[in-house]
Amino acid sequence: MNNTLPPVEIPQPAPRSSRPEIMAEEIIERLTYRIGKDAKVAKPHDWLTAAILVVRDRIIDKWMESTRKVYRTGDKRVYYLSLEFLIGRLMRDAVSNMELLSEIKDALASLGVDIDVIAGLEPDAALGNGGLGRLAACFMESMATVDIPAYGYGIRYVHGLFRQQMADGWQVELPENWLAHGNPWEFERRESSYEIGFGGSVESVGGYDDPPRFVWKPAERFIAMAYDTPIVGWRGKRVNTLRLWSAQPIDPILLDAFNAGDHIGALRESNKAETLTRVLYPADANPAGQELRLRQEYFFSSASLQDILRRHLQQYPDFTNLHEKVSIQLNDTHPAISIAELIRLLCDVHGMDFDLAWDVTRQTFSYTNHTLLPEALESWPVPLFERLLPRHMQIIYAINTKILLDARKEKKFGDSQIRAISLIDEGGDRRVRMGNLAFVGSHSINGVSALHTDLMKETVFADLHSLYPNRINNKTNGITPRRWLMQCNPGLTNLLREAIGPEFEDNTEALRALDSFADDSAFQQKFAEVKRQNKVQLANLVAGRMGIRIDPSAMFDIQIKRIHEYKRQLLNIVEAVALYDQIRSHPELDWVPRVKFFAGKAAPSYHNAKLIIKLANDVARVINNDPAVRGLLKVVFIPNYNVSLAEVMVPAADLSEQISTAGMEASGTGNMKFGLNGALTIGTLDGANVEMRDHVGEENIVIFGMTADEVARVRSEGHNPRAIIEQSRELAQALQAISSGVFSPDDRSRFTALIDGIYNHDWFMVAGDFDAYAKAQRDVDQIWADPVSWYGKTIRNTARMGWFSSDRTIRQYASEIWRA
Ligand code: B1H
Repeated sequence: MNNTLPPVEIPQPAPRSSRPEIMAEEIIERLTYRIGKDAKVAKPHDWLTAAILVVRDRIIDKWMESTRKVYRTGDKRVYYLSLEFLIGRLMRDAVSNMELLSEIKDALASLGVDIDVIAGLEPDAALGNGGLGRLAACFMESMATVDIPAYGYGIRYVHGLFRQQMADGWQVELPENWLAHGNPWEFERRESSYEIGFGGSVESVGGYDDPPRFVWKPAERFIAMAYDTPIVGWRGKRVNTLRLWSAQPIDPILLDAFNAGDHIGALRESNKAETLTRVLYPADANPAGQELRLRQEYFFSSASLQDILRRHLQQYPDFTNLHEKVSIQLNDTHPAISIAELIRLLCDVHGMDFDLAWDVTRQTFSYTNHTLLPEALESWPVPLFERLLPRHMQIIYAINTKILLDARKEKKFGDSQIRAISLIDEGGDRRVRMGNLAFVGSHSINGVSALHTDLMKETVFADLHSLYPNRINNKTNGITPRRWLMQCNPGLTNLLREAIGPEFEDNTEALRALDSFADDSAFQQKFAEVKRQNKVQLANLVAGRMGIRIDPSAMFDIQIKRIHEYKRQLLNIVEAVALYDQIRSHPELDWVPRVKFFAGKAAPSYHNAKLIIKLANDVARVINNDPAVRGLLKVVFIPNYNVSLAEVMVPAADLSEQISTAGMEASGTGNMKFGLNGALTIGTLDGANVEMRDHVGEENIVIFGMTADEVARVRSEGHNPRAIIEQSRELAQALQAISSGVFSPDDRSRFTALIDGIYNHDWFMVAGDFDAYAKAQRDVDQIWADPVSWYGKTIRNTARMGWFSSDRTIRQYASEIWRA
């Protein structure tokens, strides 16, 4: 094989038409010759695949053009390494960004097919847990939109995040199977395959005069094979590649074993390879810590780096300029082993000297931290690391020596600071600290909101920050306005276009022009009507899936996100119970009708999170069946939260719950989606909520509760939740009711331990913040009671959230970190 171009002129395919009649013909053509179905018997799923194939052709033209362009210009390439990409459905996104929505809709309609029906059949690509994975997906779309030559690298999990089912109110996990009907978006790239090793030993060769060279002889080897998915930017400006790796055996069948009659044993290698990329770890914000996870991390890191280096060598003679042509962004520490792997490849495979390789590496990598929770900081036991990656262990020791020498040179560091800086945690069993490795191996370390970045400097990375004071910087998260406004909320998008013109479609900050409509009563009515339509759609979904009827004129109060104690779904439920008591005690008062919606998944091993789901369902059953609060309060937990469900819930929200314990939510991105779609936020001064308040104005957001500083002070000086509970009758009654089994008559002590946690330590400040939260909720009721005031505030939210576009975030990464 050689990859020089043949001397003949190869004709380029003619550009594809976007006329509906032509596309309709093509859909029939794909249905017949690619899927092998007669239109008369084609199933909705066949129509979906045929339609995707027709759109895909139009994308491919732009895709090839984008790839050619970067070879021509020699521009820097950006690589986004992430163990998670929470994409959701691609059809509407691709069609809308290609500006083919009405054309493909008409083409399908002429064939008697409703685009909304078939689009709803596409499975979500749920290759992520929550915010971190969804951020990676938003970034991929924004990098294409702002015309950055970028590649996403990850794993092609056969099973994405589990499907959540409810059994008597308890979460049950079922396997997810997004590839069951095939995946028309992906292209298998057999030619892009690399060998990945594990285990074995390291030999050093070379002698007295030459520096030694190290040769790793892995005991196990697999093949990483690439699958590419095109990612279309807004208006089809650029199409980038998401490259996901799948593990393959080197010898699919062990012939010796097969011939000896051991037909099962002959498949051993095959099964081992399949296991490697079979399933996404369902742990959000608390890493799994099993060997298979470390194997996944190394497998995709090594494949990605080998691919990056191969591409570099196609254009340049060596790697001395790697950092000028390549930026690699590490999405949290999950791909941090890449730092040691790049040094290994540069030194052991390509013969570069260690000091130069270390410089090139550090200038190439940058690292994003997404959480400060101590239990979420990845570390691996040294013995496991040494057994699986012996050469990388040596390299990490060599880096550590350099770093600790740097630190010792500065006289200011005492032994405890030196211990904190070390890549090896020596307290207890020895562990490799992936956060420290990612930090020292990167020229930029960023947090994801202003508050989180400040806390990074003061807490987990205080000593590393003091050693390398210019590396930590902030890049506040963002969301793509294409998926999270234009696609999920066409009603609002049309209204906005009508009011302020189309400029916001290319620059969300132009939404500011809407400010002048905020108090205009005719506009308020139209805005309210759009919201109502979106609420009707959500009500229909709930009626269809759960058989629960809800009134779209009630306030829709929504908390959707992973279930975690620090996110405090429990605070919300306790407040709902207190409100339920209040309504029953004072039925004569003017209560604002509310529906409290919850949705979210719990990590399968997270006991309290699963208990909180059960509590939400137990409370819902009692409240929804009590005629005393009928029409005034309902609680609904919608099962199986995913990107597609969010696309229905976000546009339908009146009130957005962003109530984490201050200092614990790094940023949040759901908060931004709700604000952009015209919901009022009730929230703590945590993560990006702080910056949302600055942008929308403090009169347009309801902030309550302790600040991060106050939480830290109370935790260190001693918190007395029992005293707080005794002083709050409402809280005491609600906790008592839950704890004593009012909502769980079949098992009265079901929630006792959960509630005891609030009495005994209240780590998450549920008691600490309860009164402030309950008061804030009554403030929300008052605003709701005055629609002019309510819509004035919510319209201003839409008007002022433009800065939270991930296009802005990506431009900041590009100019301040990647210099691309
Ligand atoms: C976030 C995670 C996370 N932070 C470990 N950390 C995981 C940690 O599988 N694991 O081992 C998976 C995920 N996810 C979230 O990132 C933050 O909690 C959000 O506040 C933030 O908005 C989001 C994106 O930055």
